Amino acid sequence: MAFDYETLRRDISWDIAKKQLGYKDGDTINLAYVCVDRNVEQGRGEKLALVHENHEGEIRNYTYHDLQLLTNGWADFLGKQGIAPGDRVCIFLDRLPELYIGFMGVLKSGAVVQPLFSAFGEESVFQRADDSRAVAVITQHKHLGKIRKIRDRLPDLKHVIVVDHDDAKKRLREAEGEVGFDMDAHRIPEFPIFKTYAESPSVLHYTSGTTGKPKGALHVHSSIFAQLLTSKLVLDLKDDDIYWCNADPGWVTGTSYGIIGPWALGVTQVVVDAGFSSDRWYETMEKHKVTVWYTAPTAIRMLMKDGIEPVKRRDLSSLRHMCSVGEPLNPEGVHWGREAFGLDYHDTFWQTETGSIMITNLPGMPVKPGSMGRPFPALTAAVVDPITGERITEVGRVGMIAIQPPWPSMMRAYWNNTATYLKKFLNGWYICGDRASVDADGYFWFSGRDDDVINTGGHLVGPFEIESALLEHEAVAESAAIGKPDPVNMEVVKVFVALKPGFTASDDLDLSIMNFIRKRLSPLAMPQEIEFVDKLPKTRSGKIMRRLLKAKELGQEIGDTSTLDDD
Ligand code: 6R9
Repeated sequence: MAFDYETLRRDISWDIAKKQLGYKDGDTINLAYVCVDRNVEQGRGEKLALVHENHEGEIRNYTYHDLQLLTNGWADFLGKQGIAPGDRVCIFLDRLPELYIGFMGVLKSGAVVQPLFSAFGEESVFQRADDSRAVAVITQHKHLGKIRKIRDRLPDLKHVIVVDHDDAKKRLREAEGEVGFDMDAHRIPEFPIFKTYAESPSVLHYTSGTTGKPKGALHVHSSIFAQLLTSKLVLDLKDDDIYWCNADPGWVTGTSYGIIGPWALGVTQVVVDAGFSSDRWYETMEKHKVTVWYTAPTAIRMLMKDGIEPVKRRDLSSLRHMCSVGEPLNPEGVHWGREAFGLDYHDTFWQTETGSIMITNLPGMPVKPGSMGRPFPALTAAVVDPITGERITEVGRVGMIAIQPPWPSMMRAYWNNTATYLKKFLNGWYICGDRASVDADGYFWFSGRDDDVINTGGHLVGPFEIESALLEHEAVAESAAIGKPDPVNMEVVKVFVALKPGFTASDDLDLSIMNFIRKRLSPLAMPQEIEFVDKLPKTRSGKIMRRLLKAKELGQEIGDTSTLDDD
């Protein structure tokens, strides 16, 4: 049957997910129950939930029944530590099974789970744990040192739970609340899952903006209606799929679609805790017979660099559906995907704040390379005028991407930051902060972000975070960070630095600044290029004009500079 978007618009609503879960308004709903115990109750107990491969290629398998016992073990342990429902529990782990299973364990206990990239340096962890007043962090020996460095600045942090503890390796500081927890040894058959409701807080994900510290987007347990339905209709997940999502759960893609969505549907997920290598990726897909793959444009461009030949050497005949998220997917990427795999990459657009896919190419929908597709049929999305919030109906005119609230996985707050949250709404729309146009067929075409946030390899980096951190570098008087276009990562961080008197530019100083950011914030935020300047362009009110620096960098018209200090 030909693809018919209008029929889907008519037929598809979030009620389908509620019905599938037997949910009625006012019922209790805990998303860990849906993702774990419900699968066991439905006869999937012996089915593989998680196929985990570590860096060395060793495989650990977990069935849904294992998940049930282990998440009970986690929830029981957390409760006994005195962690209460509503408390924030950070997970600061590499992609270990404990991350995925612990995530569900925290939710079963009623606490709020706050995932953090394990690549984060101590300052990035500090900012997020300080803002949320997290009471616990789940980590591993490898990252314990970073926690210890910031511990005395985090008075609310009472528990540091170490999942790979071994007395022979390092002694834990028990007096400071450090405690070992061996997940696999805590298998509990029965546990009273905490009774959460549709609006009970579940996941707290931090995301970067242009100004200020990262903001915590707070989600609730009923987000699962949206994650379940989009996993089914966009990722096209079916019961017998083997699904692989490349995203780390420090990023919302790695939780909404790297943990929650696929498990809500009882699907088998593959997780590989290893860095990028095109050959290893194809080997993974071949070995595990991956059928559905969710990836990102930067990864696609890295695969493209290595050519088609490594793809053709593998038997990837199981692969039947591919999706992409995080940055604009170039038409070349789509063309290459067709050539390499004989399939289309289906672009999906969404955000930490939206919690689930908003605009997308649905399976069966003709893909126009370079377009993000159309609104998910249970949603109303448009481009609107940035001032009035009126819907733009003119074909091809660029406006702000806007979604009509509410939807189940929409953030309910920025943690402790109502003013910023309210600024996200205009004329009854939620404003994403991205610009796009819509063509005559209703397809959305991304044109850019509406702020100075840097998108590097799909990861958002706030210029302010880099600039603030650099103020602590002994040589830096002030700095400005921008995204410089990059053929693989879309953007990389470039910083303009004005030095303090007595310091002079040198290669050593370059390196020292790069390393400073890599260690304090993360490798993602590390500048790839540093330019030393005498002073930075500023508005009369003292704001750094990053756009001017960016325009200069791109060799573009500089435009109106009337608000500059001394032009
Ligand atoms: C899921 C996620 C959100 C921002 C978003 C936009 C960019 C995401 C995109 C895309 C073009 C796509 N973005 N998907 N840009 N095409 N398909 O990425 O969440 O980390 O919060 O980033 O990423 O700028 O506003 P998050």
